[in-house]
Amino acid sequence: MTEENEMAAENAAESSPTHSGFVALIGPTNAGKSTLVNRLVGAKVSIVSHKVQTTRAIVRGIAIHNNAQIVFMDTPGIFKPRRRLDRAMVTSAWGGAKDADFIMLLIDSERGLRGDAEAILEGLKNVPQPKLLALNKVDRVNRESLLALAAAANEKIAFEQTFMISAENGSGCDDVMDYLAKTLPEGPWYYPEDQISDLPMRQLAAEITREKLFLRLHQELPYSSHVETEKWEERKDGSVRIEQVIYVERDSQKKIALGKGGETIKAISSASRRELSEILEQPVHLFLFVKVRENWGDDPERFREMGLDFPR
Ligand SMILES: Nc1nc2c(ncn2[C@@H]2O[C@H](COP(=O)(O)OP(=O)(O)OP(=O)(O)O)[C@@H](O)[C@H]2O)c(=O)[nH]1
Ligand SMILES: [Mg+2]
Repeated sequence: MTEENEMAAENAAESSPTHSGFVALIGPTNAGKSTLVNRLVGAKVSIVSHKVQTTRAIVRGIAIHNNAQIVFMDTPGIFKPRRRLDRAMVTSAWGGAKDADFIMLLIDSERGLRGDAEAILEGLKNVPQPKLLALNKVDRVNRESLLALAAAANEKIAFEQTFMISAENGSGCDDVMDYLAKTLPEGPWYYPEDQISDLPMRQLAAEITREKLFLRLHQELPYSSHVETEKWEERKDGSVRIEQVIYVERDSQKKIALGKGGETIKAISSASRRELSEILEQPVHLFLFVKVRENWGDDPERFREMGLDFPR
């Protein structure tokens, strides 16, 4: 920004009122909700993977656009729950919708209304807030099928606005921000100007490691594991020592997570460490420990750590 522009922006901020509010992003798992939040915030606040059920609890990503502070709530994908953790994730997603000024339903344009999208549209009928539709992954489909999808979804729910976007390459994302910035209620900002997320650093660090685990491990393993940061020690030389525990449910899973000669855990650790040093802008010494805890999926304490209510 040139100096002149900067002054103009400052003057505008002084003369026109600020807007702020919460936008809950909900949708089927894998629709691209977390990718979109990261894109709109302009930084990584929520982890992303090609696997389903990556996000486990609500993450708030905070963006500023024109005079508005827009708080995006990235929620776990909504699907038919089986385990206790699944139930807690889906409950948390719908709970996030309750607190929002706007609900934005994100749909993978390629998948369309197949699978869970249909049931979510049905569930949205009971939600009172204004609703927006975002058809994501437009880079994957042609215009005709997009228009047909927009029409089909709008037939079920009267959306205030339909956006066609690609969270991956950013196409259409400015329209979303322009719309929200002017439509959210007038009011003071909720968070300090430089805050981009509500996630404490220790938790984000655990999430980054969990992302690498989702990318590296397969079948049931990502779903049977959970990561917690146990120690965080700032060192005099400007580096940080981080110790994390990866909980798995069985000894056989621990073996796979470690890999032959510790190969797998080493790869996970170095990928996570690299990203953490980038985010923290300091050297990171990362130590990962794999522990078997058979019933972590039924342990209320683990749910609390994740920011989830424990369903009875
Ligand atoms: N081609 C394409 N892929 C995308 C786009 N947005 C997201 N993806 C990919 O879709 C996959 C799922 O993305 P996520 O952001 O993790 O999806 P999510 O909705 O948060 O998924 P859950 O947290 O599991 O509910 C990842 O592989 C992304 O790279 C897009 O606009 N175009
Ligand atoms: Mg997600």
